[in-house]
Amino acid sequence: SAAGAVAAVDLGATSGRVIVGHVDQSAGRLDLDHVARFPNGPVRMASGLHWDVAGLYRDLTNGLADAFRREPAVASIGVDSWAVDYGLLRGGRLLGEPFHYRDARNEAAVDTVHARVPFAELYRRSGLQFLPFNTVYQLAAEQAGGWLDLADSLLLVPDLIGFQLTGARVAERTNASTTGLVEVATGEWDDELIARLGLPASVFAPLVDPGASVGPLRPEVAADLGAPAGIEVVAVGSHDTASAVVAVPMRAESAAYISCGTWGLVGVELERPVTTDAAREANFTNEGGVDGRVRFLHNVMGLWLLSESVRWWERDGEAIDLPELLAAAASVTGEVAVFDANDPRFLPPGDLPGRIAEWCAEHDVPAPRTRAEFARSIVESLAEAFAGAVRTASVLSGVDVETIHVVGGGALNELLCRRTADRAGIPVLAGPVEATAIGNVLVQARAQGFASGDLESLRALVAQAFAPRRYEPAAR
Ligand code: LFR
Repeated sequence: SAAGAVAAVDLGATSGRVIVGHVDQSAGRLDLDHVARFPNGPVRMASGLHWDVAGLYRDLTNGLADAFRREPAVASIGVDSWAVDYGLLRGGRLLGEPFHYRDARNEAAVDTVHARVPFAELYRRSGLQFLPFNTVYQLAAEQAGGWLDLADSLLLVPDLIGFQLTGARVAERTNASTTGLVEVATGEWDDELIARLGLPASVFAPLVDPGASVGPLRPEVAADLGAPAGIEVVAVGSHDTASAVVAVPMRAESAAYISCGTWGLVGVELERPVTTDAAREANFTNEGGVDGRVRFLHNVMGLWLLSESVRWWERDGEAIDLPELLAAAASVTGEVAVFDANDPRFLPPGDLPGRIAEWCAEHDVPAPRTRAEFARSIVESLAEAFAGAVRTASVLSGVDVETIHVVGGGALNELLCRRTADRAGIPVLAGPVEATAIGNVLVQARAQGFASGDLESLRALVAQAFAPRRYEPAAR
């Protein structure tokens, strides 16, 4: 296959980036050029917690313009982001700022939805774990406010960006699988469920698979970006976790993965979904993967616990150095509290150290006192939740886990990787850090003919270009 370059836009909950990937599979080459990085986060407005989509669009298009200046041969653009959130549109115009999934409005909506369709049935149909912010619940809140009556279109965040770039409306399948409205058995919109929930079927866009063309850039956009005419947006695994899993350099039959950023997504890759009662009770999800694979995983709270604690401590203007804090955490001796990292009280933004202390008081565990102890307690609690989720994934799926791959920002956190290996009693292979962008790049590269083969061939290229770092579990 020929060599070439593509541009990946990867939007995370705390930062976004534009990366140009150069791919030459026959030469074993996969390089990333980090073109732009910009902050992201919730904006609290009178109506609740929102995303600043216009600001993100400005930052990512500035990044893309830089990408075309630096690498005029960029052949296509792919966009991925966090899941579940969407914009409502009418006549191509956004009906307000999209809500952030950490907004509190969904609590009442959950009961409304379950009164119409019990959770056990939702799970059988969609295979999706219960998370109070799944799109299906958010839409019940929109419905109650009359917003769905106004909308003629709903686009998940990456599809919304794709629409701004191309004018084409699609629903990329891996991300659509996180709405709760796609049948796990067929990968199609669940029209019967949509009707039973009283949702307007016409707002949902046609589903497309990763690798499909979304469409060429609108001419004004191409001009703004300095891009050659006809450059296309290509659908990738537009759910960031789907792209990350593409780039886990694993042998799926004997590995678990932890895609660790804001969230820690812990699971295995399967050919077929598992929607048993046991899987439902363990709250494991069957999200759509690239090439029809199943991402059988559980959401663990992730580095949010640390980043939001740091943000809380910094609220008076003091700057905290994260590597320093983690070094101090690593030198804490003696027991620290191991709390339930999955407790829903940790979901909303705010005083996380206070809520950790409150959890400890309720469970008769001595709370951490210093910041270093808090950081250590968070790392230990995450490592424990990760190890537990790996065990559960293995039991529920039958995958005999010999290695745990940690990808994403968490792969840089040595203490977390080491303690996860220790607590699981299984070696951890850490990296690549930019797995999501790499998965985005590889799916585009394959669509452009710069790479070929199944996910195993693409993962072989990742393993060659980004050798993982190994953590052996401590002897017990
Ligand atoms: C990770 C992620 C998770 C999803 C959460 C909310 O960035 O996409 O997979 O459950 O964000 O969308």
